Amino acid sequence: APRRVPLGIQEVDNGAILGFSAELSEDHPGFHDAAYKQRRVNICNLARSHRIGEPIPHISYTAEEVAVWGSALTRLEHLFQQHACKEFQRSWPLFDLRPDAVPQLEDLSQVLQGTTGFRIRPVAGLLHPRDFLNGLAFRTFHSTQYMRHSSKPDYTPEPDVIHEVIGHLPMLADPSFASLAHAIGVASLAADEEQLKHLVKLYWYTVEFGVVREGSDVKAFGAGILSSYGELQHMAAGGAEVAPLDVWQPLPKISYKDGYQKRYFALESFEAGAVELQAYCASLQAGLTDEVRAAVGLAS
Ligand code: H2B
Ligand code: FE
Repeated sequence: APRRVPLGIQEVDNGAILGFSAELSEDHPGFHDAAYKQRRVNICNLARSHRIGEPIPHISYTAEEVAVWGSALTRLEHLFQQHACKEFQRSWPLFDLRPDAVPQLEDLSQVLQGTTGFRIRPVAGLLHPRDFLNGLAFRTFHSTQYMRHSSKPDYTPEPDVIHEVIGHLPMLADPSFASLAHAIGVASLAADEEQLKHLVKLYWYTVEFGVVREGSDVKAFGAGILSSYGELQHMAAGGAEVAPLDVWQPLPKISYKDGYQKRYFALESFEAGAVELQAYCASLQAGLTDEVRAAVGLAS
């Protein structure tokens, strides 16, 4: 059957969870912790029953979860001034994140809506890439709400609330980045399976693990770097190769499980990189119908 292109966020499925979610794999740090697994089930169920337009459920985080959050925030914040890109640093104060409370997605969504018009939709786990990217076309960022396991506070193989909030939200509050995220989303509506694979890699090596040159420095803008103390130190210490990004060339296979990245792709500047990525997205967007273009706010 031909693929149905969603015309609104209500038509983007948030049910296609690719693992993690409530059922943890054997190598997950929380696999042997029954209380942790039950907590995940509860939080995932709240996300599953959420409906667009309703407020995002409030979570009462436990003292243990607040401690994991607070320690991650405090340790990461110390590295941002030197190693986070200027767009990230500019947006950071908007969210007023504090170590003594895990922020509520509803409040953060309000802040985002007031800056770039992006909003947050709660989701139970790692979403299918097409659904996840489709959400961006409707200025919606799908976000998990559960906390990583306390035995591994510095690294998580899956998205969790620390990754989403600290890593992604500050960039999404930047107008130029938000416009890029929207363009990637719109391109995903047009992409066939082959094109989607490349788009997912572009997303991975930029939005998740991208770095950008600022003068003679290399700064992080990818959420997977900015939300992981270990990964950010690895990047800051020059632990990985830095290669220029060519959006038109094939990119390496993605691994979710190999630990830190061995190679980062760098934008020459944020502005120049955004132009290149926008050009790639525009090449896919050419295939969209007027109905879809109108639905995502593009001129026909
Ligand atoms: N799902 C969730 N819940 N959060 C993400 O950050 C995320 C996702 N990223 N699914 C996506 C996939 C991304 O890594 C690409 C598009 O595969
Ligand atoms: Fe992410």
